[in-house]
Order: sequence, then structure tokens, then C-alpha cells
Amino acid sequence: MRRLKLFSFILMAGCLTVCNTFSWSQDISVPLRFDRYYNYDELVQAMKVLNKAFPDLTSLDLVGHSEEDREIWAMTINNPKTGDPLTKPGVYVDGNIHGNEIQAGEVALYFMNEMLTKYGKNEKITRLLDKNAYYIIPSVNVDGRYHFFEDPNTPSTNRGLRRPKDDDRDGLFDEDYPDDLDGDGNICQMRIRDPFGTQKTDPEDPRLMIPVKPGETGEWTILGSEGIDNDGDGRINEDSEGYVDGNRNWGFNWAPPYVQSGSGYYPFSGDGIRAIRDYIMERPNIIMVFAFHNTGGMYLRGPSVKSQGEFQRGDIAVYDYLGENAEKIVPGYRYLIGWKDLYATYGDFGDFMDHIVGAYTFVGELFMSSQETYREEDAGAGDPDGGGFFGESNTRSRERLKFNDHVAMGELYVPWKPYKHPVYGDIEIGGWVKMSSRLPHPFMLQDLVHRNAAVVMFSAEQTPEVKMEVFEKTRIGKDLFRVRVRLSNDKAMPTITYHSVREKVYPMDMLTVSGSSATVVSGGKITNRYTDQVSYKEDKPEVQFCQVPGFGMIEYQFLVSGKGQIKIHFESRKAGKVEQTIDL
Ligand SMILES: [Ca+2]
Ligand SMILES: [Ca+2]
Ligand SMILES: [Ca+2]
Ligand SMILES: [Ca+2]
Ligand SMILES: [Zn+2]
Repeated sequence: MRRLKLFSFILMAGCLTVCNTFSWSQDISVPLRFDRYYNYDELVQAMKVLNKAFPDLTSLDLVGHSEEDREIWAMTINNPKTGDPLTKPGVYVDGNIHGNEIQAGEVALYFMNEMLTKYGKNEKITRLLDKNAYYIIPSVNVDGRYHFFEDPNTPSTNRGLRRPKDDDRDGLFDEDYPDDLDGDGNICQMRIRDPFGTQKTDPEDPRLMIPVKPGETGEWTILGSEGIDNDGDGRINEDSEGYVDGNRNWGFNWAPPYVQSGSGYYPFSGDGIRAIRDYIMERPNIIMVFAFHNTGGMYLRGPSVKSQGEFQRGDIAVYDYLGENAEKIVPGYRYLIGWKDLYATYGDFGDFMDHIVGAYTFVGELFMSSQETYREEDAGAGDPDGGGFFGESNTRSRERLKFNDHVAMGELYVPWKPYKHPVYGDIEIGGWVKMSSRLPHPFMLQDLVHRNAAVVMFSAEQTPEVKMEVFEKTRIGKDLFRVRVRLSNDKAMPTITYHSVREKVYPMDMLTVSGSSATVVSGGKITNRYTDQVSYKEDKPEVQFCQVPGFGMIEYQFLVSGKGQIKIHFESRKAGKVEQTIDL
């Protein structure tokens, strides 16, 4: 049903030449290599190999199954000697929610490989691993990843979830995919000679075309992606896989498909998406989140839709600190706001994590094709021969073709070749291969995965770290003591996001004072230490609700009556526990 049987033989032959350049199945061992890409099976194998090599520091969880019953795996990296994962700040990293955006998976794999292989050898990484719990799902859309490697594709196909949809409403589901007519493993473009066409050959590079000017004779008409009319309905490539977009299917600010394309019929209709939601909700300690995608070189934060309004000032300060440092760690990448700088999205993952989980969330849009040629991404702006936000001008294309010719040794572009099409007759097929455009050539992959993993590490270092100091204990009467406690945090992130505090997303942190022979008479937050101002809490003064800010501290005062030992205990959903016992 997917494709004509006729082509299956040449399909396999085609894949041998294309896939081998970028991935191979032998030798998955520790340390992992990153001069290659990992298909779905290899990616799972790589996770298992890491788990086997570092059994004390890792565990593998089967998160759930996809639409096509593939396994979705998560790895936890945690040092049990420094505590249970739930008692530490949780750092969540995923990738590849869009099936074609595969290097996101390599970034996640690299992060795991780097943390584990350098633990105990590199001082900084050792400290980071001991500090946090890490939850990593390298491939969210496992079906998309599988089909991106195994099937002929364009750089942009196999993005959505494998939930059949009848795009052209003819009663058949996913019946007319593009077809790899020349059997090279790629879906390229078709063009036909046509004196009435709107394109002519680019004199600077005959592989490219430029629009004809008014009055000129045309040379080419572009027919679209490689394909035939598989179901004989007179249309070509009109109903391929899906389409539900995993990153529009989350249950916060979800909108139906007539508002948000690809959102699915209801929130969490995706099997794998639902399983990952459950996995996340079972880990309420998650406070830092990275979701990797391609392409464009961006670190995006929310809000995803303008009508949500801007985040709270305290949260923006955290995002700015992390985002501005990310820009320095990955040259050329920009720290941007989703709805404002890119486009509005409803029901996306980031919104869910910001608003429901109460975590700081970045979407990392990996790769800039300008890094192939060392020119600005927007070189095409104002160019008369076109180029839009995601499109590009011939100026860019000419440069990218030189990169293909002289650096990638021709591996990224298929020159136009004649083909006899059953409907169009004599046509030509050619263009960019699936492993181009949105993905770095393997020789550039190492740099991409390292720098972006370093961004995760920088942020992981900035998860809250609360220290407790009892800075005063004074006898102010018979068996009456004044006890002052400082909770400080020298990292950028507060113990709870400001959004979570305002919207009461989950319980505040708690500071409690208890002792078997002592009673807390009064207690409250010190608003001015010098003028002795305290904002006392009327009921249950032995329990104080609080948030420890980033790069800051809060102080509390308790009047305690009694004797013996008292225990001062701080507990946070995201920032763990600290405790001290003192003698009155
Ligand atoms: Ca159909
Ligand atoms: Ca092809
Ligand atoms: Ca058709
Ligand atoms: Ca059809
Ligand atoms: Zn994406």
C-alpha cells in the first residue's frame, strides 16, 4: 500500500549508498562515536550499552509504546550515593519529537555519554552528576525516527506521529506517499521542460533555477516532490503519513486542528506523548527542561502564544541568564521567545512544562546551514530571487552547493537526471538529499552535539542549591529563645518558578521547626534584619511556606519556648531537603 512493489528492489540498493555514508550498525561501544547518526535500533542499543557500562549511575525505563508499537526509552542518570533521584532537582532532556529532526537524539546521547564517561575524571561533570537527577528521552517520536532512516524521505518528511489520517477525504488513509522513483533513497524534486514555465536555468549554477522575468521565455516547471499517483485519483502525493504533530498535542492551551494544524482530535491522543506525560508527572522534581529540535540555531522559551501574556519578572530573569549564556556557548545561536520571534503554537510541550510541571523550558533548534559556508543565515533577505523565513535564496543555495561539492564530496545533492514519468512523460529528478539541509554533515556533528550538551550542563549547574544557616540563637526570656534561620541559594533558579507560586501549580516549599520539648510560639519571614521587622504567620508558626530565590536568600525568625534539641527542616518539591538540629 505504501509504495509500488516494483521499486522495492532499487529502494534497497539506493539505501546502501546513501545510508552508509552517515550511519553504520557495527561497533556501538563506550565511548559512543559522534561522527555518525544512529537509527532507531542503534539509538536504543547505544542506550543499553551505556546502561551496561555504568550500572551504578544509570537506569533504563521503558516509558511506553508508540503508534507502531516501538519502545520509547528513557535513561535516568543519578548517583544513588548522593541520594534518591526524587530528592534532587530534576533535569529533563528530550529530542526528536519531530521524527525527522534526528540530531536531537544525538545531542541527548552525547550528553549521556559525556556525563558518564567523564564522571570521576572531570571535576565539573562529577559535581553536576552528583548534584541533579537527569531524565533523558533521546527519541520521542520513535516511529518518525525509524521511518526517516529506513524510508526514502525529504529532509522534512516523517515529522508527525503515525496516526493515519485521510488528508484528501477520499475514504483511504495515507494511500499516496511520495515515491522514490529513481531509487536513491531520497525524495527529491521533479521538474519538466516547459516554455511556459516560470523558471529558467540559473546561469551561475545550472543545477539551480531562477524565476523568469516578464516577457522572457520560460524553461522549467517545478512539479513538486518525487512521486506518482498511487491510488489513481488523479492527484500525486496527496495523502502521506499522519498528520498529528507530537508538539501540538499536549494538554495545555491545546486548540483543535482548525485552529492549530496537527493538534490531533484531542489533547494527548498520541500514544507515546501520553506515555511521556505520565513519565514526567511521576517525576515532580523536574525543574529544568530541554527539548531539542532542528533547525535554525535557536534557544526558544515561551510563552508560545501572545494571549498568555509575558512570564513573571523573576522567571524572565532566569531565562535571560540561561539563554544569554547559551548564546555564548553555541556561537550563532539566538535566544528567542516562541510566539514573538518564531510563530504561535498551541498545545506544545514547552507550554505544558512551563505551566503544568512548573519547570524552566527551552526548545533547542539545532543546526544552522549557514555554518556550512560561514555566512549569515539571512544572506538571502532582500535578494530578488527569493527566500523567506524557511525558504532560501539562490545566493544561499549556490553557496550550499559549493559546500556540497567541495566539502561534503557531493553527498548532499543529487544532480538532475532524466526520468520517464507515467503521467508527466520526460522529466528530471534531482535536488537535496534527506540527510542535508536540516542536519549537519557527520564531520560537523561532533561540534554541534558537544556545544549543545554544554548548554544543558550550564543550566544543570544553575538548578537551585539550598544552604541552611542558623545565624542567631538568643535567650530572650526564661526558656524562650529567638532563632534565626537563613536559606540561601547561589544558583540562578529559584526553588519554585515564580509562575508556580502565583498560579499555585503545586505546594510551596516548607520550613518547619520541631522539638519534643519545645513549642514554636511565633514565627515568620524577616523583612528587615536591621530594623527587626518580621512578618509573622498567625496559624501554625512552626510551618512556614516559602520560595528561595535564585542568587539570593530568605531569612526566618522563630520564637521557641522549651528546651532540648530542635530540628529545622526545609523541604522543596524541586530543590530537595536540608536540615539542621540545634540545642536550645
Ligand atoms: Ca486519502
Ligand atoms: Ca529519489
Ligand atoms: Ca493520488
Ligand atoms: Ca487519494
Ligand atoms: Zn521540531
